[in-house]
Amino acid sequence: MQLIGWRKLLEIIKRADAILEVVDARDPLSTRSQRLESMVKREGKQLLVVINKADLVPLWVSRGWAHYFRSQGYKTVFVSTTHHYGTRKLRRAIREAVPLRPAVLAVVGYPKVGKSSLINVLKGKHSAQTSPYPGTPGYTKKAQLYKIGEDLYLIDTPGIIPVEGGELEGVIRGRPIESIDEPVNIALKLIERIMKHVPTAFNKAYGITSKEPMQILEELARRRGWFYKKSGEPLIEEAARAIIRDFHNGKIPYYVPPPQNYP
Ligand SMILES: Nc1nc2c(ncn2[C@@H]2O[C@H](COP(=O)(O)OP(=O)(O)OP(=O)(O)O)[C@@H](O)[C@H]2O)c(=O)[nH]1
Ligand SMILES: [Mg+2]
Repeated sequence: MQLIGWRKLLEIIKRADAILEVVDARDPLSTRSQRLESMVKREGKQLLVVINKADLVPLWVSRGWAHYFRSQGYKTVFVSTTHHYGTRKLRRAIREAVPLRPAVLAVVGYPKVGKSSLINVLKGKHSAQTSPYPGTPGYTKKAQLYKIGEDLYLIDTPGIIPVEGGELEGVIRGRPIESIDEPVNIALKLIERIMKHVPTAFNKAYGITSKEPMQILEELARRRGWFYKKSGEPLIEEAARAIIRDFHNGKIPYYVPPPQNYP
């Protein structure tokens, strides 16, 4: 697995005329990098925030977050690269961000936010490779240049590390699901976080009505027929990995509502 470090990232920022920071609409604050944002500012480059995966949240959530980022002075658009939603708005925002040509834009962000998918949409053809499923971070191995229009180029980059959005975000984004050491602990925290914002999430995803994280894991294992051979106990590690995977691929409904009051 390969992710990008800060030194390399700075090199890319210096090389680019403007930066597209891709964040996940379900939780933009945990998937934005303020360190990256101040780096871009220091270099005197334009930053365009792209809130991706808007198909996974209600419209008011995407709108609210876009408003929030704009209030912080960032040009912001929300899109869904898989549903081809918002592409025209994005193209317009890019044209405004880099009026002079030739221009190079760098697409940056944490692992799995959809950087490569965004490039594919802009390119119109399947050109930047994307992960086969959302749980494999570091799919893009190195920075690559793509032509997306007349004298307009995009640099696709691997996901940034470390992930700033807390330990949980760091583990679920920074490692392949199979190599997470304590999947149960991580899944329990993830379930708690999801339930806090969407109490019906596990009912909607699996028809499980329990509200207690450990019971949710046990119930899922039972329903899938995952048991320890010796003891016959539910194999909660397997259920934990399934939940992390379904969180990534959007099967479990989840979003953090945008703040109501801010300057
Ligand atoms: N639902 C939904 N899924 C998306 C969207 N965009 C990307 N994905 C999925 O998210 C996963 C990650 O997409 P990538 O484009 O590979 O993400 P990346 O940021 O390039 O990932 P790395 O190169 O590993 O850092 C893929 O499985 C995509 O199908 C979107 O708008 N909606
Ligand atoms: Mg990629």
